[in-house]
Amino acid sequence: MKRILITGALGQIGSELTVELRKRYGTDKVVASDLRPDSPTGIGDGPFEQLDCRDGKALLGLVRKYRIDTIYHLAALLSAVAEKNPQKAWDINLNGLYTVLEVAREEGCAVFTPSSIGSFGPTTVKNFTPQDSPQRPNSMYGVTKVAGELLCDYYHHRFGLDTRGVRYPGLISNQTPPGGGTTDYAVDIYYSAVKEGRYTCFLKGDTYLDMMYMPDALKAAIDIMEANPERLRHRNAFNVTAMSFCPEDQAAYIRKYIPDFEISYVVDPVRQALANSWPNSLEDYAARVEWGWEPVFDLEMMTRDMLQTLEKRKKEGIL
Ligand code: VAH
Repeated sequence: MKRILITGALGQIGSELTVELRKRYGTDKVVASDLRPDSPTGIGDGPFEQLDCRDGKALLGLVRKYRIDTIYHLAALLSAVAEKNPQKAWDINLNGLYTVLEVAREEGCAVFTPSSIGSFGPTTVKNFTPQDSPQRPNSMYGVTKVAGELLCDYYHHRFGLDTRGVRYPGLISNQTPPGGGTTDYAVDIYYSAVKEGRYTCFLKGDTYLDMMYMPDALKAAIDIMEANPERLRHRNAFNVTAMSFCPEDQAAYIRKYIPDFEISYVVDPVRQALANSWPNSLEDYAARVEWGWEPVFDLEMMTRDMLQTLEKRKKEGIL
């Protein structure tokens, strides 16, 4: 039975993955950790530890205290925040990962680390970006993601560490707000539509990016770690996707439920430049062939689920 430690457990992915993993493996088998102290509305019952993933001694102590055999390493700065403080992003995103891999090597833990479509750059094929494509990102976030992919591959080939990962697209969830990414608009738009009936978008209306609803993202993170390792040719950084859309597409689907919804644009040059440097869409055949990846939610299903959930919260006065 797995005994799991999650870093970055209070983040957009971590807060929902903690709950899902606890449902699957048992509450006391999943230790949540984050740089921030746990919040009352955080992740429910179960063990929580405040942890800076760059502190190897503290991390080793937790791995031994809870006899951890699997680490979901999610602690990282996202793209837009990383561009505001690239030195800090390098420190957290890479020194944090290096520390996790070193402890995992010493203690024999498997490690899941997400990469991102942000690991590609402006010279990569834009549409249906192949699994094995050139990666020359021009953002610190992208540099840390490419370096992270290579570091995880190295620890597998050099030390036999069981490292696995996926390249996530933009993620949309209705539980925890996003934390400073370029794709945050795709979450904020639903909240604004329900609260105000309109949204001012920071990306141009025809900016296509790959996206995924959080339930599919959680499925990917769990399924890859359950996959037969013999079949994993790519192992780290599998392309995974569910849909590719632009703000105008999303607005059109929202109007099916909120007919008067209005979208306007005030473009943020930093996040527009990041989005322009990323693919419009990925191909994810390697993940489908090597470990059976298959998304469920498309834009129609996600929009319906997001709006129904947020409308319910609004009625309950908690939005
Ligand atoms: C970001 N949501 O915007 C993240 C993601 C594909 C982008 O990595 O930084």
